Amino acid sequence: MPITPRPDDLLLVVDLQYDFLPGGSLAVTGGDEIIIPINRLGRRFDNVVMTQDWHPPGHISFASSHPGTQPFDVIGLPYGPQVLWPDHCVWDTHGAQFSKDIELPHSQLTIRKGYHEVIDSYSGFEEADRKTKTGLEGYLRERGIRRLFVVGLATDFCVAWTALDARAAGFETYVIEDACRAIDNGGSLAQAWADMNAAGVNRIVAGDIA
Ligand code: VGL
Ligand code: ZN
Repeated sequence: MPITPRPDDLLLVVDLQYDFLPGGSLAVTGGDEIIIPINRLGRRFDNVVMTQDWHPPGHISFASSHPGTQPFDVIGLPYGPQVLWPDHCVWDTHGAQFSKDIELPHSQLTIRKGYHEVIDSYSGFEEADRKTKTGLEGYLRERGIRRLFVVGLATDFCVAWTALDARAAGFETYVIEDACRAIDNGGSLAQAWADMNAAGVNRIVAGDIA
């Protein structure tokens, strides 16, 4: 069913940063393929917000911070299980920068997340302790936004967690599947879609935006 963007819709662009693109330290396969489609989608939305994964050196989500572990191992932390990653998106490094091919000059806000050394944050709304807020929900409410369209990297981590929290906050939420790419480690992509379907997140493709 075609969806026509309205003034109270917002395109939320998740983590289009060099470390998640081919050549980056946590490269997502095909991540570069979604940049032009996202630029095109952006021209259809009055409102655009971006998230930026933004970690201090030695961040708790890095395998390098836990001797004897490897990237993609899972460890227990006070707030729950944590997948360990290669060092990525270290603040103020090239890998943390947005791709220069992004053309979203009307983007209104960048929400940085993951900047507390001992808490990860896949979601643009709430950190992994499920307590610490980023401020995004308050921003969207003050702006009168009602529907969120989520795109970017990675489908099964930051996109999914952001979409689930958007839904939990009461926004009508759409994930534009072909404007995302996944890490898909150990069944994480199928699990993410199961969770999003169960929560009432709408799964659409870019061609549905008419
Ligand atoms: C992400 C793993 C670690 C993401 C961020 O953007 O999906 N994944 N940090
Ligand atoms: Zn991260």
